[in-house]
Amino acid sequence: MELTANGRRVDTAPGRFAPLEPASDLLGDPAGLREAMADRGYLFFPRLLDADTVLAARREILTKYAVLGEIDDRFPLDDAVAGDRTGVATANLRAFSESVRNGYWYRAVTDHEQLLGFYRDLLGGEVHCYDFRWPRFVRPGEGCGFHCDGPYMNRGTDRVFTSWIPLGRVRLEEGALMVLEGSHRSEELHAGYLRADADVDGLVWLDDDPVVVQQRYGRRWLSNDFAPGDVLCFGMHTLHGALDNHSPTGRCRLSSDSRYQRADEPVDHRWNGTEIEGHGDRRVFYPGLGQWNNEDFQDEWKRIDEHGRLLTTGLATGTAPRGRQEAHR
Ligand SMILES: O=C(O)CCC(=O)C(=O)O
Repeated sequence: MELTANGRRVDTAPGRFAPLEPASDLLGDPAGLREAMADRGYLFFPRLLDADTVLAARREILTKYAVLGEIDDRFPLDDAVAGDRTGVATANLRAFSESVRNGYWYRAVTDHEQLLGFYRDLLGGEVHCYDFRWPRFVRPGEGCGFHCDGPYMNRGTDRVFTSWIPLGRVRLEEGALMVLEGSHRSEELHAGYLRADADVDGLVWLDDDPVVVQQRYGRRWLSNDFAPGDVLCFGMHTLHGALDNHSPTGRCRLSSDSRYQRADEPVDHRWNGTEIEGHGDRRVFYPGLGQWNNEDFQDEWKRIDEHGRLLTTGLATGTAPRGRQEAHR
């Protein structure tokens, strides 16, 4: 099956696309982990977490999405078949989003001892998982634009790392994450984009086109099929994005991104503390739904009213343009 990102073809020829290099042999070797992270810009750990915990989180979250009609539970829940979404427009999405982020099993994944242990080794001290976590439900037809995390997380220490965790199987064509090899060393990114603050500077995705991005900022796109328990960690300078979800069975992609830093270093207050500011205003993290033909829905952060319900004030413009997200995360 042809792979696309933002609706554009990804070149999967050898030399352009390759699997991620596993780093499991470095676990328990702090110096080796640091060296490999500095060198590769990412570390991939197949089956780092126990699959039972990950699959329990998957069931927990999919059950909640089924309440909104996002999952059609006439099919087995684990198949995550997209539903008719009738509940989305009227539900309290603020409460929904909180219930997903604070779910017992979901927290057991993001705060898994294996993961925290790895970060303690990498960072050389006690670690803090950002108080905000980003569980991500990606419907068929959806994806995620190209970006680095730095500009969205750079108000505290610069030693922050992201873990992308598939919550269940994610095949390439089901919307796997991909990182751009060597991009963390791109001089062009360091000279401009990586100095920005996403909220102050109103950042948009870097570009829609995976071929253009590849030529400009790095070497091969790296990705592969993911299994429950796999974890992909990367630094704030590594350019990444997601493949579009082309599941032939209508399977929604469920994954998580969470961020980690040393507990004794300054935090980015947007994402930490009891009152999460996020990108400001009254908004909720609820990615996707661009196919509702409303420009508002291109943003991962949706405006809500005082009851937590979606506000739709943009114009319906037919097919919504891609890559128009105003504030990622
Ligand atoms: O899962 C995705 O679609 C995007 C995730 C991402 O950008 C991240 O983990 O930083």
